[in-house]
Amino acid sequence: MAIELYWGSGSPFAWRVMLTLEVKGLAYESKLLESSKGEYKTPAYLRLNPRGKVPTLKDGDFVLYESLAIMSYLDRKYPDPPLFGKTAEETGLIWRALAECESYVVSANDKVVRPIFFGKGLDKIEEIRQAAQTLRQEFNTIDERFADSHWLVGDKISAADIGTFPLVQLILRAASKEAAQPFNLGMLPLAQTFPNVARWVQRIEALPNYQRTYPPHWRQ
Ligand SMILES: N[C@@H](CCC(=O)N[C@@H](CS)C(=O)NCC(=O)O)C(=O)O
Repeated sequence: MAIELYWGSGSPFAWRVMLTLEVKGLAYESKLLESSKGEYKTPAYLRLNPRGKVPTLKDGDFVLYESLAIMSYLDRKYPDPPLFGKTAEETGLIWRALAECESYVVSANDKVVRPIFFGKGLDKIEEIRQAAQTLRQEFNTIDERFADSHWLVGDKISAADIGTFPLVQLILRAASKEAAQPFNLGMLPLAQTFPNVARWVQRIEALPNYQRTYPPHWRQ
């Protein structure tokens, strides 16, 4: 039975799972949901994911939500190529990068990106500036990790890269919007502010099938 992925365009969490599926070369049926049409909250979808969020993966009879859990499931079930490390040390460092992303980037991202994209809370200028400062610190940490490697952990792409990348793309997209101008986010031009991150973004964008994962509404 085919793998089914329920996702939303532009969701960084869904993007993580799509990239995982593509990097592993797994076929899947795309179930694109539109939040604006209430499709995250239909009774049928809530039976799969009671939180009414994307992504959700269905593999045969097994249903799983939470992007990191899905990535880890896919890696265990379809181990080629391994994305959670080949040694205990790599696995530890990959989970550290993912935990750092969840603990620091995701919450700061919410405070910066939501107001810029949706126009709500743009008056909370100080909160946005502080969150932007956190994001710059995190980008700096990531940038330094590329000092002697092309990838966040080890010498190949791993779950650390796949888990972090969609958040970075989302933040860069927000930074490029006109509504971001008053906040001086200090992210762009990326090649000047965080040159190693810029090269890593290009490396991921060059992956085969990357374009299939790119949020469709970002092309419009
Ligand atoms: N921790 C979850 C986060 C999922 C999440 O927040 N998804 C957002 C889209 S980016 C969503 O579906 N939001 C809809 C809502 O909260 O109603 C994961 O990693 O899968």
